[in-house]
Amino acid sequence: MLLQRAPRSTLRNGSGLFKSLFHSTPSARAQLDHTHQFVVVGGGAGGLAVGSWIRRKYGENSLAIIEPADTHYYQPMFTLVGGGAKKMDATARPMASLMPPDAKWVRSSVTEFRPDENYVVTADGQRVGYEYLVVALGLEVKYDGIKGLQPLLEDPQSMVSTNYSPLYASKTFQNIQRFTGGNAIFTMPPLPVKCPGAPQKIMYLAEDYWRKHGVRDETTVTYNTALGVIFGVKKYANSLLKVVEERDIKLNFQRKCVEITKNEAIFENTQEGTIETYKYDFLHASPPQGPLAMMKGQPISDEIGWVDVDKTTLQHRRYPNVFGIGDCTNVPTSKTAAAVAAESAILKTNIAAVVKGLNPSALYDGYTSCPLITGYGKTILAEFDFNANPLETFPFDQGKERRSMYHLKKDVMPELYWEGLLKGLWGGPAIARKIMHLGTRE
Ligand code: FAD
Ligand code: UQ1
Repeated sequence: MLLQRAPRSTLRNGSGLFKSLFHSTPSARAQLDHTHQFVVVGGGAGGLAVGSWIRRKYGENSLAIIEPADTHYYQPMFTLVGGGAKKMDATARPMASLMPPDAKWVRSSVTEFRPDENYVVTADGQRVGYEYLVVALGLEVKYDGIKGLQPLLEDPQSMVSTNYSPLYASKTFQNIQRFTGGNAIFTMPPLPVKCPGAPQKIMYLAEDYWRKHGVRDETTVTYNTALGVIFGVKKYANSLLKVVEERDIKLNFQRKCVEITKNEAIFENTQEGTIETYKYDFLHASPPQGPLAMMKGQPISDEIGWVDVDKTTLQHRRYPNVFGIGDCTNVPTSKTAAAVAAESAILKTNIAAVVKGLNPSALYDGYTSCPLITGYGKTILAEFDFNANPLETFPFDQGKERRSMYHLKKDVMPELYWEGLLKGLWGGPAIARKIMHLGTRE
């Protein structure tokens, strides 16, 4: 049914913002298929976290979530799947089981944002109107960013895999198991990368596996990273450099993987401006990543295609009724589910303020976290802020490899994700951190 856009009677709380938006946009009389107080774009970590909270706070019929996928994946577990410590089944749940009750699920992709008229357009042609929009559509893994990668991933016989896709993370473990020695290469693309520790975590698991299975002596393990550092936070970088040295891993900086053939991986040495070819017998690829192609040129995007939000309030810089969360935004922090959790706490406060006609007051500090698995039973829990300063939850030195942090990652985090974050109940560890550091620091 075609309806007129949001009738004024549905504009809640007498928000001055929306009265003025309504009056200032004569072109807003577009024919809409349906209109909601809140529309969330994306049913991933950020979309479900904020959507679940919206549904609880603003009640029935307040919310539509636009999401094309039938399955939701807990992506942080892909590393453990690749390392054989979890099964792929454990990462996946039907989207229908995770949608907040009574939320309207629009099973399509957004193809166009019309923020001046407060609606979005979907791939199946619906125009969905909103009063408030939350954009949480993640990022794109660009498999075609490395020439030759896609067909090798698809070939079950090849020794090439990636944990960046639910289609290939299990293949990583199959390849680790059938590897009989030789050159094992792990690649890291230029930033942005979701969970920038993931390309090396799988290397430490594989190395540990080969050591335990008598293959390590016949193997050269190489980490070729496009970056100039092993990790962006000095404290954890120092710990990782020690791990790399102790485990006899070859570490090459400024090496960008550009092509993979049946037996060789080709890297651009970005420092020297030369091309280097490495023979491989096992290869774990981490493809380049960036904004979804459809985001380029959208009115809510910056020049690259990221959703253009204020990095502290997460409110859109030009459209005050639009908010962004997670991997799709230009917030300058490492793109992780941990960041999504902390951002969701900020958004809850700021959306509630804006709905009441107030200014957003909660400020994001850039909190993000990367549980750096360094072997079966060992993890360095990196947590840090916008300035790459550690922001640790626990009252012990998290720069050390610890069994407890491995169990936190493997056994506690999944529950925190499914039962806490996705239900809008977990807003990151800021409160726990303050309690644990009572009397010691902030
Ligand atoms: P996503 O969870 O990716 O969700 C985006 C959603 O938007 C998807 O459901 C998608 O289908 C949907 N969508 C896409 N296009 C459209 C469209 N046009 N219209 C509507 N919907 C659309 N994080 C950690 O905190 N710790 C870790 O240890 C960790 N390890 C990781 C390891 C790997 C291998 C990977 C791949 C990720 C890891 N992450 C980790 C990162 C974490 O998974 C992401 O940062 C997090 O999922 C981001 O949430 P999001 O909501 O922004 O995006
Ligand atoms: C976190 O909140 C989170 O999201 C649920 C993750 O993703 C799975 C994480 O990896 C981490 C480390 C956190 C932070 C939580 C704690 C308790 C330190």
